[in-house]
Amino acid sequence: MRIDVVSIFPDYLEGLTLSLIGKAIDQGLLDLGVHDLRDFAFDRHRTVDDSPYGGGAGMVMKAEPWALALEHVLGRGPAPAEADSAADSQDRLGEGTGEAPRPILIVPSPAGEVFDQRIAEDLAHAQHLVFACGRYEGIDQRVLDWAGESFDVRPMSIGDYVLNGGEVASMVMIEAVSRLIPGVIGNPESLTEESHEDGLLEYPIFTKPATWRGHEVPEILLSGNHAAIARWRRDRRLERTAEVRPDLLAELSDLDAADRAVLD
Ligand code: 6GU
Repeated sequence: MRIDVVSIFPDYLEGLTLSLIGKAIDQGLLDLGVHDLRDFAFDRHRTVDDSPYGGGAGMVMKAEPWALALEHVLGRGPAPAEADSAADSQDRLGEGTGEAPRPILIVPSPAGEVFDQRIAEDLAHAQHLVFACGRYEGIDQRVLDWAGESFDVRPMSIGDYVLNGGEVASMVMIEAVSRLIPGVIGNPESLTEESHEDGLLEYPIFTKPATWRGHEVPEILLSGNHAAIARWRRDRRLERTAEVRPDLLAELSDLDAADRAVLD
């Protein structure tokens, strides 16, 4: 998968080169390009923002630098102003010919559709994701309208709170998506027993010692009875979900009699 990120703070994204995502990049499972929006602002001050039409607080990101940056990411644009970021997209010239699916443009915004595990799984099948990280009050709406000619445009929120810009939200979404790419997580079974994978939160986990500061590991986990352990774990998942996320439980349609017995 190819992922491009456009931001006025490209250094933010460096955290993605650590840990498992960094390893996926090193292994060629993920090809990550980070681009500085200011490299596509060609006036003397490299201006990327201006005051909003109609008045109001704050500043709005200007359309043209975004258009140039997104064209560059598609392999269509002029080279960016700074030579040091010119190398990062040379390999994609010629992409977009034939029947390649449209790249997906994710625009992080508290006004977007709420990102969840279902969307992460959907995006993990994409060939090319582009994240447009806005700052200030956001990006001129016409950029999103114009980008619809070349991209599937998806304004996306990571939850009901406000961040200062799209960088951290993009990192959240990139981490959630890239760990679903085959090969990124060493043991794929660890993906299937997680919270949000099947609509239930995960069961509590324990490791040695069996007694720690007077707290015991539940005895059934030491029993070796795999069927009983599986039932116990499912019961804990059901209880935990009912307690902290009743909204998730209400959406489940496949609860059987044994499941309902725990919840009553
Ligand atoms: Cl995606 N961006 C910003 N700026 N704030 C947010 C958000 C995104 N999701 C929740 N709050």
